Amino acid sequence: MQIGTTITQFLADEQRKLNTNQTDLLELMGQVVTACKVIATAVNKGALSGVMGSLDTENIQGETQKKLDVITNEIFMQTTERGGQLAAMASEEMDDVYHIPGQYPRGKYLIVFDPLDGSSNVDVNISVGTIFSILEYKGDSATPAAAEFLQPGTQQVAAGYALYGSSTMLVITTGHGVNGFTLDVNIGEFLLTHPNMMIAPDTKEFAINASNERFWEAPVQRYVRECVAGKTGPRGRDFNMRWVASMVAEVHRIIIRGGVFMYPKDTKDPAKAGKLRLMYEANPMSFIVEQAGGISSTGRQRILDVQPEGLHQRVPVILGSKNEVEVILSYHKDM
Ligand code: P6P
Repeated sequence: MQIGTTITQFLADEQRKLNTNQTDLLELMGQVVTACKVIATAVNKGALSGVMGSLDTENIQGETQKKLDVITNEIFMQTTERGGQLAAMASEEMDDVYHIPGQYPRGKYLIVFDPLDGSSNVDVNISVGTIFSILEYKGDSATPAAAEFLQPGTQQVAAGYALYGSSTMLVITTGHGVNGFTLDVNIGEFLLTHPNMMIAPDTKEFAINASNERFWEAPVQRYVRECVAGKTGPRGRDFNMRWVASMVAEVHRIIIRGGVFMYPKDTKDPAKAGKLRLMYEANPMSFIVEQAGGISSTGRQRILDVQPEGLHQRVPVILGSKNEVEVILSYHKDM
C-alpha cells in the first residue's frame, strides 16, 4: 500500500540538495514536525482539553496570554531543546533568549518561533498556527545573546508554519521552494499534498483589518479605497476582502489562491511600526512567500533585508501576489 511521501522522506530528499554540513538542520526540522503534531493534538481537543481561555499574565507584547500560548510554547521547547542541534531559542511568549540546559548537547542553530499565532481565535474555534524560523549561530557560547538572533531574514536557513485548520498542514521551505504537507491522523504522519507551491501573480482578494482605516498611511488608504470602488474605480474590476485575524490562515490562503495581506504602519500606536513581529512572523512568512514567487515588503523595503534591532521588534507587512503588491508599492513611491 503506497501512503505517499512522508515529510520525513521529503526532508531526507532535501538533504541531498543541501550541502553536507546541514544534516543537523533536517534533524531539527524533524523535531519541529513532532512539536507541531503534539500542538495539533492539544489545539484540536478544543474545549475538551480544559485549557481554553486566558491566564492573568501578559507576554512582552502586553498581550494577555492564552493558556494554550504557554502550553504550546512549552511543547515546542521540550521537543527541540535536547536534540543537540540548537544553540538557543526565542519565542513570542518569552521575554528573553532561552539557553539550552547544560545537560543537553548544543548545536549550531537558533530557532525563533510563535507557538500559537492568532491564539485569540482559539476560544472561537477559528484556525490558528505555529510559525518558526531557523538561523545559523556563528558563535560558540553556551549562552548566546539576543544579538546573535538579530540577523536579516535573508540569513534564514529554513522557515515554516503549521496551520491547525479543517485539516492540520505544515508548509516549509529550506530555500528550495515551498512544499505543503497534510497530517494523516490515522498514521500520525504529515504527507506531501502540495508540492512546489506557487502564489498566483495576480489577485482580486485583499486582507486587512479595515477598522484601522483612519490610522493607515495614504498609499494604503488609496489602495483599499480603489479596491472597494471596484469596477467603478480606477482599477476597473471588483475585489473581495478577507480578514481572519490569524496571519497563518491569511498567508496560507494567499499561497493557495493568491491575494495580498496588509498589516501596515499606522498611527494607532506611533510607538509601534505596525503590529506584526519581524523575527517570528514577518521574516519566516516573507521567506516562504518569496520562495513561492510572491513579494513581501514593509512598504519601504524588502522585509528580508530589514536589519533587526530587537527580538520582539514590529514591522509593517505588505505581502502576497507579486503584481498586486507591486501596485501597492508603486503608491508608496509617490509618498
Ligand atoms: P488584529 C494575531 O494576534 C496576529 O499577530 C496575526 O496573526 C494577525 O494577522 C493579526 O495579529 C490580527 O491583528 O489587530 O486584526 O487583531
